[in-house]
Amino acid sequence: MSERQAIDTLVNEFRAGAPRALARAITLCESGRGAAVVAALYDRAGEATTIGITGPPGVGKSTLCSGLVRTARGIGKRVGVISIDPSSPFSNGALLGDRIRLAEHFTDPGVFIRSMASRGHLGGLAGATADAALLMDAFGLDVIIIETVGAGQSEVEIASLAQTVIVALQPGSGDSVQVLKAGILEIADVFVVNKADHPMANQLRREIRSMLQIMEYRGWIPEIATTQALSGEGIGELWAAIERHAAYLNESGEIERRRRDRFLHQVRAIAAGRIRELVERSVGGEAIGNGDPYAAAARALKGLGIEE
Ligand SMILES: Nc1nc2c(ncn2[C@@H]2O[C@H](COP(=O)(O)OP(=O)(O)OP(=O)(O)O)[C@@H](O)[C@H]2O)c(=O)[nH]1
Ligand SMILES: [Mg+2]
Repeated sequence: MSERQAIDTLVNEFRAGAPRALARAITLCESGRGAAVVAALYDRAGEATTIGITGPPGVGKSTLCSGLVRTARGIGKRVGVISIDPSSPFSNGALLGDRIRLAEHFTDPGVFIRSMASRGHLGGLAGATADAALLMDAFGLDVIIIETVGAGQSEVEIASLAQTVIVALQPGSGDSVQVLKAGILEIADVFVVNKADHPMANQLRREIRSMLQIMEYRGWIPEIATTQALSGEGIGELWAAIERHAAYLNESGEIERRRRDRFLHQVRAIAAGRIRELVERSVGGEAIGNGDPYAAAARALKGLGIEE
């Protein structure tokens, strides 16, 4: 079978609703060979609600995710879950935890769960995740939840991928305050104080509230939900906050702005990845002893037709 035929078959199976085809399409994208599949299925996407969950390690993101899946399934939504491990494509520690927490949903045909690594995607992890979300959307899943550990770049990425960003924090851990300081305030649409069974939960709520007061928000002011993800307490409240945020996005027209931002973000990631690849190849032929590094870089760019 030619590559073209293989892709046609895959796209047909995808359109017919085979979960295996969705899984294979995502794998193709992860390895940087997904352009044709995305092109064929792009028109089918655009309906899903995307929710990002971020926060420090161990705060309960996967447990919250599992609770949200349960809630969404309860109202008949089909759900996709993407767990991202930005630390390393080789460390499966966090992903294992994610799988355990989501175990009850693995046999549900209305739930599609996927762990991600960046591997060969031009746009890196963000690019692969964006493709996976797009494909899940095109597959007809109604709600897509993306879980990522709040570490450096990944939370900024999640803000450009998700319509609603949930930042989970836990009481009695210095981590939480660090996260708040690290600029995550700007991306949160809903804060979750998880592990509310902890005696310091109220104090954390107060801390978040006072941080919110010194921010100048226009439009949506982040909500604070309190949960005990393990028992499921507060998940209903969290879901309601997500729905209020979705309603706000629609009524204010901000949803369109977010869509446009997300699109441009994706285009940028793909284009920048391509340039990086070309530069790698062009620089590869440069040898030491052949002038200074600036001259060598100029030659490499000239070879690509980027500089005169
Ligand atoms: N006491 C208590 N423990 C909880 C609660 N929610 C989650 N946990 C526990 O916290 C631990 C971490 O939960 P996870 O859901 O795996 O946390 P995570 O943020 O996904 O972790 P990573 O993906 O490894 O960053 C698990 O042992 C959970 O059972 C809660 O509300 N109360
Ligand atoms: Mg997790």
